[in-house]
Amino acid sequence: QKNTASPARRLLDALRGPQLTRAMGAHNPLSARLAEEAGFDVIWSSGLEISAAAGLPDANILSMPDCLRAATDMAAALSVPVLADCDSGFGNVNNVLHMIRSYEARGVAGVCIEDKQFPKLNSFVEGDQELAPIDDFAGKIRAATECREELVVIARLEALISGQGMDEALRRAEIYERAGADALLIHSKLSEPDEVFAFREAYDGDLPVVVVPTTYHRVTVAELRQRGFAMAIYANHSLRSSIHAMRGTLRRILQDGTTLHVEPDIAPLKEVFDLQGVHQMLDRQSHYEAAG
Ligand code: SPV
Ligand code: MG
Repeated sequence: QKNTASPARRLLDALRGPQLTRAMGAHNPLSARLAEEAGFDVIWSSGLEISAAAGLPDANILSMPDCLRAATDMAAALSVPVLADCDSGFGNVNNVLHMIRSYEARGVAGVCIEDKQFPKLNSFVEGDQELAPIDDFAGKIRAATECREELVVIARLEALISGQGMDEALRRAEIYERAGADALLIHSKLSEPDEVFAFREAYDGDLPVVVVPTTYHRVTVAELRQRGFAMAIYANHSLRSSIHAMRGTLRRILQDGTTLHVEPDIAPLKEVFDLQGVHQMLDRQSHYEAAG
């Protein structure tokens, strides 16, 4: 039976449900479709992926309409909910209000905003990871949740990334919860999940907690579920796998002077056509041309 609930409702239900929701990073409808086909529950419209695909750093070099376009192209092509990475909200509270209206009007299920300054810098890049003043960010969350209809709003805590420590993360979690956030995302750059586990244990509020297991990559879905997390975002794994796959193929073609040896390892054109919906297009065409 088809789930007819809105994308926002389905995302919220997934966050509040008993399973660990698994989100996969994507940056365009093709990568999102592959994640949907593999069985991921949610698509993470990743700022890192969108900027990397544009050949640019993840540092608010691209602007809100660029990120909006990427997220809404994916939402239009898919039935799984799209959760959009909205960095620190693309500016101040006025930018957040415009952002919320824009994403909500175009069928995105939810947005995630992080408590860093604008312009932000990717959390794994050495450099300025300074946090936004707590009241400024709480104001953005309040504005976002008061102006949305049902768009899910996730507050992302960067205290552990910026070196401000666990107490600061917990203090901010409580304040963002009071400001109306639907869920919290606790980010960490350690190679083990210890600090996100410690956060989950110490946080005694009611919101679902989301993690991004990029650096602590040994952690399993079973462990995260058992620890009480609501969602894991595999933020960039399809992009990273495509970079290696493409590099290997490209080198091999020049090295061998033929495509003979790469042919068995690359997708046949038929798979490309399937992902494009070529057959559905032709069926529609003959249906309407016959009817006309
Ligand atoms: C992204 O995918 O853009 C994220 C996750 O925000 S991270 O790269 O870990 O900051
Ligand atoms: Mg990001």
